[in-house]
Amino acid sequence: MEPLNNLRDERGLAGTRVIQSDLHVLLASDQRYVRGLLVTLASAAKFAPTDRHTTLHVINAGLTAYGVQEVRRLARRFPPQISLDLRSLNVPREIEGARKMSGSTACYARLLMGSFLPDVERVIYLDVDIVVNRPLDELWNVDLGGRLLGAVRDPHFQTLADDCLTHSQPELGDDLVHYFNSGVLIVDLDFWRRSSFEQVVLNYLSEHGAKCKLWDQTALNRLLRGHVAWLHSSMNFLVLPAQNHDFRVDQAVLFDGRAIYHMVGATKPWHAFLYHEAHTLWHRNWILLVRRFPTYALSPAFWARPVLWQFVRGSKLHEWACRVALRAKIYRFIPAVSEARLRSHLALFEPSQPPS
Ligand SMILES: [Mn+2]
Repeated sequence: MEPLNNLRDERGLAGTRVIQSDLHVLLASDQRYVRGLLVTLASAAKFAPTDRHTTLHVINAGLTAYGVQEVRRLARRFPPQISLDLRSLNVPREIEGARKMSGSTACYARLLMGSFLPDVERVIYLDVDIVVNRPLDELWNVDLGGRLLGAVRDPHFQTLADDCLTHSQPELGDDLVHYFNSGVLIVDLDFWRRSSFEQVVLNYLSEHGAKCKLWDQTALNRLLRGHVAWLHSSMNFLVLPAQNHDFRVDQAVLFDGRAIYHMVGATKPWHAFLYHEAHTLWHRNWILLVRRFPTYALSPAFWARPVLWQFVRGSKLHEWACRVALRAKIYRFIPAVSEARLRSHLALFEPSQPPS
């Protein structure tokens, strides 16, 4: 992957300049993500600047009346410099045929940010599976250097070709174009409107929407083709549901816990009966900021896994069990166990590699 490394060296991270204006943050959610929305809103409000006004704009892409009530109840506790702007939006016909994310087109709502916020010049976009844990103005102050938006390189999809499998264009160098995660964006909304980007992306989706593997993120990456300002990974730190390394160690070592955490993958921390790497982090916000009951405490997985991890993982017994299971091909009979999974466990016993 020689050329990719060259590209990586060429493009440094975006710098910052102080932008002393009121902050605008945009989110979009339907009812299925309402718990995520509440935590994202509450944590964003906590880390908003205290000397300026911040408006949290929420696109209601299918919240129930009760969901709306819950969001409004949360917003009543925000300090006076933070306000909520919650409105619905009609889905344009261009995205009706686009690939759905678990039956919904709500993930495309962010693409309408330019017309949803006609008087806003710059906006922070946040997914609703996020915990903000660093001051938001650090993201607000990113110097985009004339680019449409700033985003973080996706550690799981290195290049455009890794995502757009169905309509990759190697002749255009898709295997060299860096790929970003669209869960946290800082957008020059003025530029977005001036260049009619909304229509460009909607046209693209009406034609190719059914083939976009990662929905709106595929479309944004393809249309911008790497012409983005690259942000530091702590601005959108991707947390997978179950990683093989210790998330708590990562948090502490990488950036002293100061990050915007993004819970990617289908399993979310609010799915009470499944273990999630960021369970504790997310629920701390759920209990303290949203002031809700810690439902995870009812889940056996939540208790069993840390105990196993503490006492079994890394032990001789663990290594021996993995080797026996691999040799006897036991994994063929146990649904949750695979050969790849066993091998990933065995990798724990090999000398550790420096992070690349
Ligand atoms: Mn997300």
